[in-house]
Amino acid sequence: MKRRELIRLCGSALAAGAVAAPALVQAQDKVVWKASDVHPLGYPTVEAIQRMGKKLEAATNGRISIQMFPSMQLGGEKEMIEQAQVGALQIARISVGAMGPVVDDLNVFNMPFVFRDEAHMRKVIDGPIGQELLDRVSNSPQSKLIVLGWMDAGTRNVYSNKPVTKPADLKGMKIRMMGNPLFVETMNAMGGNGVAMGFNELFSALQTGVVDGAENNPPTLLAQNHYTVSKVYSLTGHLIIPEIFVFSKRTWDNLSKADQDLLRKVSREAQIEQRALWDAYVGEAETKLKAAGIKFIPTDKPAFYAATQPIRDKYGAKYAALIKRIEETK
Ligand code: GTR
Repeated sequence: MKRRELIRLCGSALAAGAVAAPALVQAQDKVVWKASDVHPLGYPTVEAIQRMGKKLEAATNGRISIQMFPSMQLGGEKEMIEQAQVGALQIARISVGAMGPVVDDLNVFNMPFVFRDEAHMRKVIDGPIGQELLDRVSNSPQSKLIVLGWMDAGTRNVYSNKPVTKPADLKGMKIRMMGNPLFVETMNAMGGNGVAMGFNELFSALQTGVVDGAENNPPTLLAQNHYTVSKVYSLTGHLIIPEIFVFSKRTWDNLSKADQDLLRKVSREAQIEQRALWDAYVGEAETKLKAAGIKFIPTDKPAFYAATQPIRDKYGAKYAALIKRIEETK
């Protein structure tokens, strides 16, 4: 009996070996991970991911590489998130603004004036709060995404064809906001009419006057050519929203531990690299925008801060403990 059991066990071990062998061979096959970004080639986020691809290629002797689909070739951020969730796309670089509706915890960073300035935002994402939020996204069953790291996206200001220096200036103006109720309400509180719209529809909406303006950081205003339509950049500074780059959990679960570790390592490097690329590009973007005649207008920021207090009260209540920790981060 014992002998027979042993023979049976050996038999199944052999069978398992026979199945494992082709899988091993398969693991050595070349894979090309698709990556996507709404921004064009040369933009800091795109560049950082492409450099990461080169590193992966070098470290695996060409076994793993990244193919970048920039400039919304695969749709807007909502579409990118969905594609990554089903494994049709491996790497998506998306704004936390677009991720708020997927993982609610992230909305704490989507509140107006939640950060004092960009340096404060960086302190927060680089510290324990940043790590906790990344873990929450990766561990949330509905996200189906593994977050690889943070990226910088500066400060968002309103742009249109007239100066907006105080809330009353926004009266009657339709301003495009990212598709998240929190942003629409923020714009309404700031005095305008928030219009939720995909990023991929924005350029023509600005051109045809479907909206009177939008809000974003200087690199986006330049790289997306919005400055060719909207000439006045009013420094409202109402949102400082970081971005994340995520990996499809479906693909991740099939990676070897060694490949997961390698991806983690190059991702950390990409995060650091993007920040340096970002700082350089912000300066370049501002110079180019000013040279193109775009007017940078100072605003009454305390008035916008006060006007958006109801939004912080409404949305911030459930994150009160976290907001306190953010405020205490010096
Ligand atoms: C940009 C960001 C994009 C996108 C865009 C938007 O700053 O880099 O990922 O979120 O804003 O307003 O939709």
